[in-house]
Amino acid sequence: MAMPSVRRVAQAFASTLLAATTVTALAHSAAAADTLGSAAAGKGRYFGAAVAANHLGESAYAATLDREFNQVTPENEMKWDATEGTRNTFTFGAADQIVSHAQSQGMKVRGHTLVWHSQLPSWVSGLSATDLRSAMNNHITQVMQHYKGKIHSWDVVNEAFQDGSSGARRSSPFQDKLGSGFIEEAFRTARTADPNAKLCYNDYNTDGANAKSNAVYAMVKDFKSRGVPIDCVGFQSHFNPASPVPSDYQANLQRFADLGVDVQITELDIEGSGSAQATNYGNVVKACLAVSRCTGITVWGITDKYSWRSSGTPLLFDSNYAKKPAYNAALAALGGSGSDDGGSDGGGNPGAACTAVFTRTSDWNDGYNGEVVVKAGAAPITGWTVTLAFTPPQKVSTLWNGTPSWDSSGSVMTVRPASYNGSLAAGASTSFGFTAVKNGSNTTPTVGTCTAS
Ligand code: 9MR
Repeated sequence: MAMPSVRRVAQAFASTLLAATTVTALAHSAAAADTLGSAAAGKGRYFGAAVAANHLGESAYAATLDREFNQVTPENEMKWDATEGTRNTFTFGAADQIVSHAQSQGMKVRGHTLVWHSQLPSWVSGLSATDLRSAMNNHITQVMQHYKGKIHSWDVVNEAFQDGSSGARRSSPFQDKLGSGFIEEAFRTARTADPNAKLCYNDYNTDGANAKSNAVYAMVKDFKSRGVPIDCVGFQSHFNPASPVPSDYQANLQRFADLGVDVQITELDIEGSGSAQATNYGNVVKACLAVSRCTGITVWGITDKYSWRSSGTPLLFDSNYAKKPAYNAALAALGGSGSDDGGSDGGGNPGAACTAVFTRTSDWNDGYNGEVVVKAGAAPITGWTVTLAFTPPQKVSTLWNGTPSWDSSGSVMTVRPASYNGSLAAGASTSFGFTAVKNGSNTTPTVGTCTAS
């Protein structure tokens, strides 16, 4: 008799798991979340900050980061001058420091940025066209492979369009020597280097409809129609009185989303203070929440103390790490609450909140392993619930460090703690893992809200 294939064994195991568990609906709603990250997670989004490796040793900086945010973007450490200052000599120390910090906290990481005219070492601008093409592709490949599996979205090409009314591509060594096709080539190379990372085009002054954003829109539309791999568009959203939040901000995000890409707010900062600044922050957060493909918001720094526009005090925490009115407005827009609500949510543990972050930890032909890091918010918790929606006919064959149950379709898995990992101290993390059988679908499961009790 022929030996059953690994797939058959896995399928049989999955069916047993399905049969053995009961359908359980979520028993209660989430308690009011009291950090930006946990409140955003409650809305299926991340809330991140740009981080500088050299500040991680400052305890107030790290504590604010770890308490409030569930995503980081290295502010400068992944740029070309930091990672390949000398041709083919790659230096990842500072960026690695940020990535390991993020991983230890269960935070997602955005990669910023692979191909950009700025912070570009002079050896790159001196190359001939042929040499420049191979240096660009090598840079993308080496950097992405180093971080393979650790970056949820990459800014593959940054700021390739001119400001003003021309809608033209910006002059740069890449544009001038390789022509406009460099953007497409960069995205194709990036897809090969890390097929699981989302690939974004990122720019500023594209936050409302204007000549520049129209030109980016035309490019994305063209890429989608020709199958050039692009998954997301980043809207930097650097605002100040001369460049305010546009009135069509949400509509502009939506028109890009309608092209079939995710949209992300990637470098948000809004100069100002007090209630005016707070209102602007609240409006930007609400705009993202109103666009279902707006997957997350990253502010361009944690504290005004270290902002690239420090004198404009554009961030959510002041230079002493105190929460500003803008913080309260952003949190309120996310549906969070700055203090315990006294139990009005009906739960026995007011303030309980958690986040869940998924990583694919290994991958093979017909399967992959996934890990979900569950992190308590600012209050201790005694239980958590995470749902994952799989694309049929994917099946989970085994799960560890958690207790699974399934909905009637068999594709939505609800996971509760194992006997030993339900109670978490404030800010503490645990994780569960599973093996999934692809059955022909390689799609990553969608992780729903983490609910704490
Ligand atoms: O915040 C970054 C600052 O520390 C650097 O000196 C600067 C150098 O170009 O880059 C800043 O970040 C930029 C980002 O990488 C791309 N969009 C504009 C950001 C603000 O200048």
